[in-house]
Amino acid sequence: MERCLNFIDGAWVEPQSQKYAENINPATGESLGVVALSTAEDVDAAVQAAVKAQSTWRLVPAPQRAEVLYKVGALLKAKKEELARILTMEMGKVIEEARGEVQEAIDMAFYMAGEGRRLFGQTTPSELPNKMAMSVRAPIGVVGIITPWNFPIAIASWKSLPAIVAGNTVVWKPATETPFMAREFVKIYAEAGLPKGVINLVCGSGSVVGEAMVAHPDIQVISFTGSNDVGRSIASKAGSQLKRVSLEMGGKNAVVVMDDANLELAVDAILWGAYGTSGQRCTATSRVIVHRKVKEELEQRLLEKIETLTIGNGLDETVKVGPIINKSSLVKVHDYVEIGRSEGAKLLAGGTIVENPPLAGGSGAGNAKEASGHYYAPTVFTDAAIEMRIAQEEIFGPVVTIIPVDSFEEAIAANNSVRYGLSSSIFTQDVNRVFTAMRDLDTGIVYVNAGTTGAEIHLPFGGSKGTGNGHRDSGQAALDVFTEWKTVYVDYSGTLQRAQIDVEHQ
Ligand code: UN1
Repeated sequence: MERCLNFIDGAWVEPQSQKYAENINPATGESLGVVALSTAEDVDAAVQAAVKAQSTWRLVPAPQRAEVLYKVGALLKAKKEELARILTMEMGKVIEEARGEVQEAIDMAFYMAGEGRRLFGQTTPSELPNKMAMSVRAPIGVVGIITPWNFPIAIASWKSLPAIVAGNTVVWKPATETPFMAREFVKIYAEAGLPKGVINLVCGSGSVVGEAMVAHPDIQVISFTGSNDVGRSIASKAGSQLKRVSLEMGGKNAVVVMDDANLELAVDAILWGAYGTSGQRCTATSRVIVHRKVKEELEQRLLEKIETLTIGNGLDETVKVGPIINKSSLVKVHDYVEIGRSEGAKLLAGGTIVENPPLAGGSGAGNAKEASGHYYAPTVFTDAAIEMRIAQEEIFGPVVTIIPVDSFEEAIAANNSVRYGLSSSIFTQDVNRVFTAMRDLDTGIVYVNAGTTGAEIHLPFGGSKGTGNGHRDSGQAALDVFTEWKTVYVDYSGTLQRAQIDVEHQ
């Protein structure tokens, strides 16, 4: 029986509760093994180890800390295929996307390793003679990271790598749906030579382990990706302790298609953004805001392309749409389809749970056991109004809602009408509209003539409004989450120089 235990102070240990949950393959319904269900005592043990390790890790020169990250990158690269297969079995995304996700972690490892020789601050002249001034990034202490199942290694890499290169230590709670990816990542950190206690893994539920992390006085930062409700609760609880919190809480992302758009390109982008990862991305295309002049042609082309999508076990290279993570998510997706129907939107395609996915050609998939996986047909609603729930709420499944508009201005307003602000996209050939959209689309990420997914790791990832709280994952911006600015003045005048006062007498 495969088990994912906790990793505390450099050792794999059982949870003090001795309790475990099943880790289910969403493509087959089969158990892959079990994951520890830890308690607050396990969190405390991990935090103690992290506090102890931080007292020495912070003193290791950053370029030397980065050497470990280069090894992490090399190991991730060497194990890319093995990791991708585990990812597909545990999370369900198709193998091609799983490889892409592991690549995202590889890229992040090398990028953050480079930060070991940067971690730039500023030097600037002092207003007084024989004095210098600078700002440096200092580690904060122990960082708590709470990661989701939909990108179990990429998002963990966005958070853990910058935290570690900056001299912090980490307590990590992965999603209970994807513990084996967490285990593999931690094994790689250990194999790369990360000292014990620098990364600690505590598996279990958000309501027990996550809560204990948020409440723990020796965790100084919480970095969380997940639902808006949980994020709000973390922010309010952590706020009373003045604990820094970085939140990424989903989206309701739209592709805007104007009447002059390259429709073939727009349709390909919608297909990939809406049905890739079965719509289970924060950045998934959940709405299409289309100019009425091209609506019918766009719908026609989209329906034709949907016909070509194969649903099934993501280990099969020919499958394009894998399973939904679990039964309750499947039910939630289907409930939204019922809501869409009752709100009066027109169902153009899908809207059904797929009990027996058609057998895809090739190897591996399509065995009888697939019937117990959780699959949903790629779904399209059209003629939706912006106030409908299917046009406002995050569904996290392969459902796209088409909203017709009559003008560019109406399209921008429709995009901005939701509580979320992660990603948006516009297809047009008009340079004036492009720049206006870049300014007026109110999301943290804007794509021009590209779909809503596909963020690159060296740029900030996150969003406005209900998506976030002003922080960003990945890119240079990630360092702001995991470092404290320290401003240093060095006076070598040998006299007491008073800033703002003596300056007038120079
Ligand atoms: C997520 O869905 O939470 O931009 C992350 C993208 C990926 C990351 C998605 N690089 O779609």
